[in-house]
Amino acid sequence: MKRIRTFIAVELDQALRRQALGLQKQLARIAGSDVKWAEPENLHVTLLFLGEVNDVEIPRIFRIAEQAAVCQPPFTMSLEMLGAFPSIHHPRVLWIGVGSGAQELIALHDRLEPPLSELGYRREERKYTPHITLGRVKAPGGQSRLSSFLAQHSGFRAGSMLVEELALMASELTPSGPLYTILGRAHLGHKTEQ
Ligand code: 2AM
Repeated sequence: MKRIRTFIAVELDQALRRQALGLQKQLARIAGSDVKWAEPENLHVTLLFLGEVNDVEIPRIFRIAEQAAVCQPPFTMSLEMLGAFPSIHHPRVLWIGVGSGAQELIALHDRLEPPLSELGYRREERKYTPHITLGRVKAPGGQSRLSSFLAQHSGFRAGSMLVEELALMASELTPSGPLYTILGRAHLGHKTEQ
């Protein structure tokens, strides 16, 4: 039996990925080496992080993802807002928020959580807030330029995309950063082909 670090996510299409990367590049000019930037292919909206699971559980987890997906018709997701956790004055995680589609993502999260916690995956203490992580500040403190950039660009708006599927992802932690692979995709409002 193998342990696999797993999460369920919505992937970005090429156009939104490009826009998110454009913003990431502007941020990098200000905060460059103080931040571990997410790789372009790693930009996504996490719906639920499971942590390490036994590989034999993957088909069961995938079926739960499919059951949540079929209940939700495809929807439009737009990217809006630039922000930071815990706050723009103490930026640790730099993120882009979701405008339209946030309700649907929360509904999907809320549909995934009960059957997965029945399987033994812990519930998050924090309220689920859909976002795309652009980077993580390595050494907090002394980021006043970054904070003022965040304040100036908090009203960031990118385009939108149609969300039609969820992805069950594996994350392998490597010295150069996480390596994500897609274990399967579950289609919204449809039966799944795999
Ligand atoms: P984040 O980037 O917004 O922190 C893979 O690690 C994905 O799962 C990341 O997108 C991460 O979201 C998310 N995730 C959520 N909770 C996590 C946790 N407790 N540990 C690691 N990743 C988590």
